[in-house]
Amino acid sequence: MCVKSFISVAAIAAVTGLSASIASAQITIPTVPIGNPGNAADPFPGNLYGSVSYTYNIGATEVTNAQYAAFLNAKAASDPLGLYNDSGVAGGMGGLYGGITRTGSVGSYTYSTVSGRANNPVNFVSFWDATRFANWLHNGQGSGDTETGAYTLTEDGMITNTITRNAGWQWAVTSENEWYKAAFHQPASAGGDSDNYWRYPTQSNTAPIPGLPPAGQANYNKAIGNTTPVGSYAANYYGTFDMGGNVFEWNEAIVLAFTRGFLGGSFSSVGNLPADARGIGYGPLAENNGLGFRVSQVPGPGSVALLAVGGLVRARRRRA
Ligand SMILES: [Ca+2]
Ligand SMILES: [Ca+2]
Ligand SMILES: [Ca+2]
Repeated sequence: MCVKSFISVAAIAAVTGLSASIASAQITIPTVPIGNPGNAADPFPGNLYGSVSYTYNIGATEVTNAQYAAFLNAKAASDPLGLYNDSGVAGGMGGLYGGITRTGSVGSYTYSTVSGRANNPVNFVSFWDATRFANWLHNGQGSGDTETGAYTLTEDGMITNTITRNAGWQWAVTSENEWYKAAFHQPASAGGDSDNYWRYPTQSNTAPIPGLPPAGQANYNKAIGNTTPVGSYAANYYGTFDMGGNVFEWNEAIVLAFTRGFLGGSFSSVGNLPADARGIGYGPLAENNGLGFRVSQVPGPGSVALLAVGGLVRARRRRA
């Protein structure tokens, strides 16, 4: 499949294009379509996730340092929103676990990817950083707004942790069910588990072998100790990579009143890969070396009608 070559093109552009052209260049987020709309949730005891009524696209990989650096060059010359992190463990994005450095001074900051880490997942990003990235994609990148679009980021809404995805979204941080379905769902009729859901996001009910490929099957369990380039391991049923490990991925779920969900395990965590490893989430301001995100996208015009139906179904359920 062509996902890797797309990423390479983006990475090369980011590495060689330098800041001036990064700011104006459009980045590409490779996505895969997630069909089977209206699938039932995972029946595994205690798991109620994975049902999505509409067709959507999801990022084939975690958002990468190259993609996020392009966002920073477009929107963080002064960075009043704290989109860049240089204070996290080992120096944040510019340190051992990151992959983006910043030069210049306030008003003229420029950002570059670290050699060899352009294609690693971005980390040290809060949930709000992720929603701002999604808004920027939604608004066409470039000088596109970060505070409106898929999410209306009001100060009050962020403080109370009540912000949800707007109708009419084009790009968004994955919802919990979008993420869960892409990670674990595979119809039994298409070779999946008998109940249509695997326990691990590697098309298996057995934990993957941690470590580097080819012997290793996922980057988790501290076997490697750092992020790996996205797509280093095999894709799962829908064609997504690294839903097991590399970095945990934020999702929109308001798990507790003061947290947002994240799923999938990370290089810096022991376990947490299985479908039933939901946890209580992180406060939306959390930023650490093992936490990144992935985006969802509304599919092309052919699916709009279907999506509208899905939206109505969701609206009705919410009112019920
Ligand atoms: Ca931040
Ligand atoms: Ca199962
Ligand atoms: Ca991951």
